[in-house]
Amino acid sequence: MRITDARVVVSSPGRNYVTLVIETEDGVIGVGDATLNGRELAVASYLRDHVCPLLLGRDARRIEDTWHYLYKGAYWRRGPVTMTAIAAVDVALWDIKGRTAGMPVHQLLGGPARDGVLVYGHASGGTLDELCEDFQRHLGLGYRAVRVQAAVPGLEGTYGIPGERGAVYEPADGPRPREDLWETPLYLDFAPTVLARVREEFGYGTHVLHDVHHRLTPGEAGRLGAALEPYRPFWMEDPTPAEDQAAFRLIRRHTTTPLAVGEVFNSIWDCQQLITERLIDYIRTSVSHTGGITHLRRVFSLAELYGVRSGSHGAGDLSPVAMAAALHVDLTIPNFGIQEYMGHTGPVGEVFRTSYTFSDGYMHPGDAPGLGVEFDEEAAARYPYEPRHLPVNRRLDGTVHDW
Ligand code: GCO
Ligand code: MG
Repeated sequence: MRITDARVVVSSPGRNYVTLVIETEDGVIGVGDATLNGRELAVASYLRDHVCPLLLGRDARRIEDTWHYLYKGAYWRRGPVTMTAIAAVDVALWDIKGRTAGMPVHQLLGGPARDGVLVYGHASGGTLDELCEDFQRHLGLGYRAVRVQAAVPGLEGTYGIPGERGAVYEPADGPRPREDLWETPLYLDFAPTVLARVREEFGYGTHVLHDVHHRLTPGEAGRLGAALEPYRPFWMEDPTPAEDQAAFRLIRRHTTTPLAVGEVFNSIWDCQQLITERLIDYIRTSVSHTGGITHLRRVFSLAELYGVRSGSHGAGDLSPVAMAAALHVDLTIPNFGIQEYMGHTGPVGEVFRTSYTFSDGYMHPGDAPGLGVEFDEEAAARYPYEPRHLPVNRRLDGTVHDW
C-alpha cells in the first residue's frame, strides 16, 4: 500500500493547527497533528521540505520501520520540532491502518482496558469567587476532576487565566509576545489559599489539580507541595523546569503531594531518570509532541514498570486529531492515570469532525475506523494561519523567568 501524497495544512480556526494528510494509492486518507504552539511553521517546513518527499512511494503499513527511518535517518536526534513531525507521520499511519482494517485504533492497540477515559477540565478565575463559579460550572458539565488556577493578587497576567471569560488564555496577537509578571513569594503565599477555598466550598469528592508551570526551585516546590498536602491535590504539575531531572529527588524529600511532569518533553530519554527513580507519579508526555502513538506507548510501558501512571497533556493547542489519538492510547494502556481535556472552541468543529464523546467526566474515542476524525480541508482553507506567540514571563525587577 504505497503512499501517493503527503501534504501539510496550516489553519487557524480560533488557534493555529498544523495537520499532516497522508494519502495511499487505494485512496485511504490518514491525518496527524503536527502543531507546536508558537512554532507552528517550523514543523510545517520540517515536514514539507524534508519529510513529505521521503514518504512518497513508501509502504503505509510499515509504521515501526517508518518511525526509525525518520528518527535515525535524520541523524540529528530528538527535539520538539523533529519529534512533532515524526509524531504526525506516525499518527497518520495508525489512522490509515485502522481505516484499512475497518477498526478503531484502540482495537489495533490491544482493545479497551477500561470503559472510559477519566479527564480533567480547567477552572480558572481572576478572583477566588470567579474560580469557584467556574468550578461549579465544570461540576455541572459532569467533570470529576478539575484543574484550578487563580490570578495571584498583584501579578498581572498570571498563568492560566484568560483575559476575558471564555477566551483562550495563551496566544497573544501582535508582533511580539505578551509579557506577564511573576514574583515567587507572592505566588507561594497565595497558591495554598486557592486549594483551601475550593475544598472548603466543594469538599473532597472531586479531584483537584494545579499547574505550577515550571516556575519554582526544588526547595520552593517542596515547600508548596507540603503546604498543599492537607487539600489532597490529585497532582502538582510542573513544579520546576524538568530538564533537570535530578532536582526531583529534592522535591520528593519534602512532600508526598503527587507530581506530574512531561508536557514539554519529546522523548523517552527526557523522562528516563524521573521514571526509573520513581521521582514522579504521572508522566504527561503527549502523542503529538512525543513521537506519536508508537513512541508514546514506549514511554508509558517504561512508566508501567515503575508504577508511574499516564496523565497526557491535552491543552487546546493540541488539535482534535491529537486528542482522538490520545484517547485511543488512554483506553488501552494498563497504567492510565488521567487525561487533560481543555476542549476546543469556535470554528474548530467545522474543520475537524470528531467521533469522541464526553459523558459524566469520562471520554471515549468512539468506534469509527481509524482515529475517528474527519479533516475538512475546504473548511480549513477558510481559516488561514495567524502569527501568534506564547507569553514571556518577567519578575518584578525585569528578569526573564520561566513561563
Ligand atoms: C497545560 C499546559 C498548557 C501549556 C500549553 C503551551 O497544562 O495544559 O501547561 O496550558 O501552557 O499547552 O502551549
Ligand atoms: Mg501544564
